[in-house]
Amino acid sequence: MKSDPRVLLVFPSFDYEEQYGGLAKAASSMVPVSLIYLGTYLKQKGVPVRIFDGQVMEQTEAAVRLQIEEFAPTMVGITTYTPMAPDAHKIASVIKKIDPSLPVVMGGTHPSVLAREVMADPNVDYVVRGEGEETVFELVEALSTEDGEKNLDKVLGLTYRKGAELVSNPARALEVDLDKLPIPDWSMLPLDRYHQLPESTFRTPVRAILTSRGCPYKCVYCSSRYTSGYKYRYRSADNVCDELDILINQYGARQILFLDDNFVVNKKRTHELMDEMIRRGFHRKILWTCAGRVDQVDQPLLEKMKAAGCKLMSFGIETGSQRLLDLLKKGAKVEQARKAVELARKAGLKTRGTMMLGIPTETREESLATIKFAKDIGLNFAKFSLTTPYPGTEIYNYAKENNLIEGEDWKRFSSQAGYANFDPIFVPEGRTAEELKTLQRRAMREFYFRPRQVLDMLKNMSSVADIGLYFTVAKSLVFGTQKLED
Ligand code: B12
Repeated sequence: MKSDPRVLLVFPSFDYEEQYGGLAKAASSMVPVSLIYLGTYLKQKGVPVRIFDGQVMEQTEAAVRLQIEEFAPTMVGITTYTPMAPDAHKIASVIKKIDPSLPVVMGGTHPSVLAREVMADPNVDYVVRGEGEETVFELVEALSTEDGEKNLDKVLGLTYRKGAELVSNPARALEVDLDKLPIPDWSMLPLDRYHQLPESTFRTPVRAILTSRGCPYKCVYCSSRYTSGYKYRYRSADNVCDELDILINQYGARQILFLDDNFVVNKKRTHELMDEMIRRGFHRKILWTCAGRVDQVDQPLLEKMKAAGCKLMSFGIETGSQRLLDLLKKGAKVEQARKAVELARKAGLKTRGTMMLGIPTETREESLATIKFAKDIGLNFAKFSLTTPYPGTEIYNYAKENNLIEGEDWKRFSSQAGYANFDPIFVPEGRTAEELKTLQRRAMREFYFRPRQVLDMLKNMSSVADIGLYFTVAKSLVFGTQKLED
């Protein structure tokens, strides 16, 4: 044995002001699910782990140094999405400055797609592509055993340097049986420091859970297949309820966020899960929210969800134009969105729609029609994102081929550029960055500043602080970070 392994897992700090401008105060900081899964898995294998989350902990150079001195890790793992990539590389450089011999490994969506580019940074020694639990453990094992580095070629899903050469081992198969993974050890995180969007907070404390991985659809804007794959895999109802029990009874949850990409892919499993939640009496203790597709819900399912404590369902509606929905390869109909929202309302659920503006070839008239559609179908809440071409997606390839992306300034790959102090990275032909920015703010303003929406938001407020936050957000919705031009 070279040394006993110890792993420090880092979620890079994120410049909320830069990314979300006036909305920064209301932006959510979410428990880093990837790190909690990796950390729990390693701990179960006997490896001490600490999580250092820059979303909720100060991440200055001095703070990083303190973590390294105190915890003495033998390896540091950093997770990153695309807009956080510059922050992730910055952390890697700080770590190498403190201790050049400390191996740095990166994982998450961005490195999974762009392993080669991420490894061009000499401060990154390894990239773990795709699901990371087993891969990172095998890497830790190899690095802590005498001569273990010789075994790196056997670690599936790993990209590493062999002399001057960059080697990408074959991909690792996805874990089929999610019940085999240990239930996340939430004690590794300062849970009370996280906060969710005010619009999806109905009761506190709010805790989060992931019950499935993978999505069988091929939407051209989504890159989750690079980490979670196309196959929908889900935990058994018992396994999920065992974790809910812990979240409720040990961590005081009064509201749960189901973080799954799509909670309702498999109707049978959703019914089974609802039945078990009701059987265990959770519907009397918690409210919860989830997200899913408009073509996968029906009245009996939505009613069962309501009975099991569901408060709000978020639907990926994207646009009010069938032409654009088809272009996105969403595989759903505009009318199904209208119907799903109506059914959910009948079942007593609140609804939220996630909408996209600035889809390739979208005209200004179509953008305005999407805003109108979101208002007309009776959604309680809506989020309007600017279409962002994440690496690995069809939209990214299209935007590159048509010279519609200005360089690769990763921090600008944000769907909230309308509020950020930078321009959107992607501007469809015939549109301008400024037009998209004002459009995003106009969408939010038009949607939320209707009497019904204001009342809805105020009804959810549980404290004077919430109402203060509401007005701060409202001000930002009107003005963004810049002067209002439209
Ligand atoms: C829940 C979620 C969120 C949550 C929580 C984010 C968080 N703090 O964890 C919220 C709503 C806050 C969110 C925000 C954003 N999200 Co998001 N989100 C997701 C979602 C639906 C699930 C992520 C998840 O928890 N998965 C479960 C865990 C277990 O899987 P995982 O994260 O992939 O981690 C595994 C592997 O990647 C790997 N791994 C990950 N990190 C590391 C690190 C190391 C060291 C190693 C070894 C391995 C490793 O091992 C893990 C365990 O198997 C995914 C879609 C998806 N299915 O991945 C999108 C997704 C990750 N989000 C995405 C995006 C773009 C964003 C935003 C940037 C949107 C924006 N504002 O513009 C923001 C980021 C802001 C921020 N500060 O985090 C994109 C990422 C695309 C990209 N190329 O970066 C995804 C893939 C969806 C998509 N549209 O394609 N998101």
